[in-house]
Amino acid sequence: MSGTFELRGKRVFVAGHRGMVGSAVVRRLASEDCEVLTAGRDELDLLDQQGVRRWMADRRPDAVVMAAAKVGGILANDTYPVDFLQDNLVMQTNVVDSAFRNDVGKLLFLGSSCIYPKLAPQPIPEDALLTGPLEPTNEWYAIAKIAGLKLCQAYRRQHGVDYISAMPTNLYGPGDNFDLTSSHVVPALMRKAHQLKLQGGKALSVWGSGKPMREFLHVDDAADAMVWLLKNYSGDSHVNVGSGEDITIADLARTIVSVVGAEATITFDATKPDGTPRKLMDVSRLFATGWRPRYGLSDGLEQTYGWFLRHIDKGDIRLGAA
Ligand code: GFB
Repeated sequence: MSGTFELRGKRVFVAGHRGMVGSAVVRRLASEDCEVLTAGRDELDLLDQQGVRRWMADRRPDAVVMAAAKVGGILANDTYPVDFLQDNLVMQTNVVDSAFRNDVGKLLFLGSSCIYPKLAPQPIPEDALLTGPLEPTNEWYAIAKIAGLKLCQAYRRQHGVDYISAMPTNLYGPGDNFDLTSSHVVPALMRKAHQLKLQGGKALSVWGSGKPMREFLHVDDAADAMVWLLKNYSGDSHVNVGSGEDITIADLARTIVSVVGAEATITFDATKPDGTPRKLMDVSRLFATGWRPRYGLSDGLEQTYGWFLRHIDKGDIRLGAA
């Protein structure tokens, strides 16, 4: 780690502040002495290059956190390859380009652990990037995220600006998407277990074999790591952001059943994909700086379920079809 960025007195634009990650970054920045800039979709369409340039020229942020992205779980990634590739390429290019044109000195780009090869060594070090073929279910999203981190590197190299990238593992927490067709595994299983509890159902349907392993990080920890990197990191390489521990999907399902308090047994739906067998990230570069997550998985799931229960009847959770 080298280089520091003082947040005090700065104007920080969080792109994607309505999403799970962006909203967590806004919450985290509230304890820094900086001004947080956000823009709703009605005010700023990140797919509109001229609009982004105008907005950035008008609002003049000092720093940008690029947390806006078209995101989704394994099925959504597999079903909408154009959206995951094209929307992400366009949005991130517009934001990084406009930031540079408007003298933004510091930018943090947010990627994903799916940038790494499907069969990368475990835990996955940062330099495993581009050493092998990607996982086919999410290669579209991965290619966009690889392009984003490379764009930041390119700006560093060609223009000498301090644009950095963080690659978080699978995130979950308040503000997640609980729509069963497009969500990630944690909100999907939490919602299904909750419905079983209410309706007295007995079988929790888990997609795939239950054997894949995943590493999970609570979104408030991810946001904390991102602000930490914004303030303390200045380097060419992207930085992995994770908890350093993984779990099988079957064990995750059992933990969620217990957190929710549902009396359910687990069944496996072999018609759904497993995706990559394992993607535990090597977080030694981040941990060497002294940063650690605060939530263990059970605590984080309990906190998230508490949030879900408080919001389920208010209509402010993305639920989609049941
Ligand atoms: O979270 P998830 O959709 O994404 O799925 P990925 C993780 C694992 O959980 C897969 C299994 O093996 C799924 O088959 N799973 C079991 C379920 N039950 C369910 C369920 O009800 N819903 C869902 N969604 N999964 C995504 C990428 O991959 O990870 C994205 O597609 C992104 O691009 C994200 O990188 C972090 O971990 O497989």
